[in-house]
Amino acid sequence: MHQLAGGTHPELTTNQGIPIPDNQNSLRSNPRGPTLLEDFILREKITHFDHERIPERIVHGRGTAAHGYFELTQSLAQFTTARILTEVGEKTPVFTRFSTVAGGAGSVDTPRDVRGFAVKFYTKEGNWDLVGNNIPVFFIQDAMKFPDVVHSVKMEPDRGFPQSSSAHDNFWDFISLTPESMHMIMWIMSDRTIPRSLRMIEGFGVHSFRLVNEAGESTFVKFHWRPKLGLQSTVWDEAVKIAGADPDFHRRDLYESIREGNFPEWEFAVQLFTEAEAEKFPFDHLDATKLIPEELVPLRVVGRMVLDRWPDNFFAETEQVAYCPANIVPGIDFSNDPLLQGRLFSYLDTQLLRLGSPNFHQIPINAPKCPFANNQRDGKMQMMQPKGRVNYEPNSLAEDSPRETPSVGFRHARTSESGEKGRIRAESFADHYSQARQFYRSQTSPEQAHIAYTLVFELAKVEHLHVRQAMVAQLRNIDEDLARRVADGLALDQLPDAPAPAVPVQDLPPSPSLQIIGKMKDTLEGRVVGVLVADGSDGAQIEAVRKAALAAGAMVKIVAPKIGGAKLADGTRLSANGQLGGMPSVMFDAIAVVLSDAGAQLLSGESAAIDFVHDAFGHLKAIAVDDGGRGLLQKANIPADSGIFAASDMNGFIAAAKTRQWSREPSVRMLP
Ligand code: HDD
Repeated sequence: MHQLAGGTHPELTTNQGIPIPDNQNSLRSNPRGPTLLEDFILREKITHFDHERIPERIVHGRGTAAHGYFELTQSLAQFTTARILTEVGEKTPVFTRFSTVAGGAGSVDTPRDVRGFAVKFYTKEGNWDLVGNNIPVFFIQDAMKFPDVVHSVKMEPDRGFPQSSSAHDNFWDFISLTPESMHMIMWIMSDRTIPRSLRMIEGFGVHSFRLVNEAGESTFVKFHWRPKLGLQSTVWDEAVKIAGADPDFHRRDLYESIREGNFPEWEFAVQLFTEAEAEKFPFDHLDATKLIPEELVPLRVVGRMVLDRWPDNFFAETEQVAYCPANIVPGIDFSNDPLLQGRLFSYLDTQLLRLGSPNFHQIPINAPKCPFANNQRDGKMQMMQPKGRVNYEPNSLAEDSPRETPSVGFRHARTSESGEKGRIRAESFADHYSQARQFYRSQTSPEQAHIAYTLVFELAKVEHLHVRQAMVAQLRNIDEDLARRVADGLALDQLPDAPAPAVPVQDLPPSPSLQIIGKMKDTLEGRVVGVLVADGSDGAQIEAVRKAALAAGAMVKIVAPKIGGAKLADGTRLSANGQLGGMPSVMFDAIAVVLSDAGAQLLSGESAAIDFVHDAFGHLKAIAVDDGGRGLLQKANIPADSGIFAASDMNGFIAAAKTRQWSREPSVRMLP
């Protein structure tokens, strides 16, 4: 057995501190005899192991998180008393967890799914949790429907599949009967749900919240995160293949970027508006299926978040972190959004089950970093040892017991309510299609094609014809052309009748800020260029690719037929980052293929090499080749196009690598 030599190793002990003499063998009555019940060391070890797992999150089970800080760059003192939003330059520690929604903790990173974007700010005034998603709207308007939408998307209860996929009957059955979900459906059918990297997603607090100032006046606010690296997505076939090649693609990407010192960063922005302004919006901002277009209320960038430290321990931090939208600080308040109101209850409740005790706030990752004190006592896993006889308030016996402080205590926004009590959905929530239409019509043409393509993919997995038809019927209220494309992709004989909308559908002005392509940045920063090499490759050519890519801010990874690397033309050995079979081109944003004639000849007989270039082409990536590389493209039947460059034209290659070659797509995919 290989044991690390040197170092100062503490004694291995039981949890009671008893030194363990032998960690390899249980206690037996004789060398070949039965194990003795008396073996307290074995029993303690196995018992602890048996209890290692806690219930996983019912949604957002799979996630990854990092530490960092939030820095305010512009004060919002006019609107709020919250110190985190008024103290410019102050760095507040944060812990941010990204997640998929439908899959279990052991599922893969790249299904088509919403991404959770939850930030815990450890402010001086207590913890503030902004528990958002990478999509600014939600499926439903009322928390009452949350268990239904989640049940419908999760694996079907009788068969236990599909895992982490919305492409099945239950989901589309529910959705086709829930018109309020149509706007969200446009978003999740778009490439937003197959992001390239967690560092390239936006985040949204979704609901309207309130900022409350010194005078007690409140202003509505929506919170936004905007990635420094711009938005970027994969294409669906790529996401599917990434899932097989690297199920941990997103968490590895986050881990590696932090390890390399390329710290992920987001701008923090707010949309501020008054009640009077909100009354003029052509929708109700309290309805979580609606967004406020940036063209209507511009974003004001007021801060930034940098993630610069990987957790020490996945379970202790990423798994045990407990977010709750009800955790807010003085100066911020809730709105009446009925979805938010339900969430205010749900999260604390779920944490009690998941973490098993009302003392979960004492776990280091959840504990505020400011002092906290009250008379809550006891309970399972109590870690605190309060002194003295007093555990109540008011009291006259303790000089140092915590007291309420009206001057700094949390103050709710001054609001008054009137109206009829009942289970009544406001009429202002009745328009389910206008913003869905606005979203679809605001997209570029490749993005529209992807939405149609995805709907066809998903509905093709639905067994019940009437569900497919019901969904296409809904689409007709969004956009007739979209409905026709999807109906055609499903080979429906005729377009089903559209359900009558409760209120007329509005033609809202297009909002380009809803695009991904429009929000991509002209940069290679944070991206990865893969270089396929083999024995005999030209070292100078490889170096030229590496230099150009590094200068553009990208990482470079070398892929070779053998993990030990390749022996280059000049006899030197170039080490590899990955072996061809295990590091396909889906791992990269652009590729270069640098091969000798002999190398090209060798790899022409290797399907992993053919797939490497074939997939890069099909996934619309820029490709650079030398003569040998061009030979491999020919073997793979890849035609010349404007996204393929001679390795000598590094400027052209780098410029093209910053985006996808959208014009190539109709030649590689039957888009509906
Ligand atoms: Fe939720 C987890 C985001 C609606 C009930 N939610 C959870 C997480 C995120 C969101 C990011 C994972 C937090 C983490 O990383 O630990 N949820 C949202 C957003 C919503 C939303 C943006 C709509 C705007 N959620 C929502 C509703 C309910 C819940 C309406 C219930 C009424 N959500 C939960 C939960 C979870 C959760 C069951 C599962 C695990 C957890 O809370 O800690 O309570």
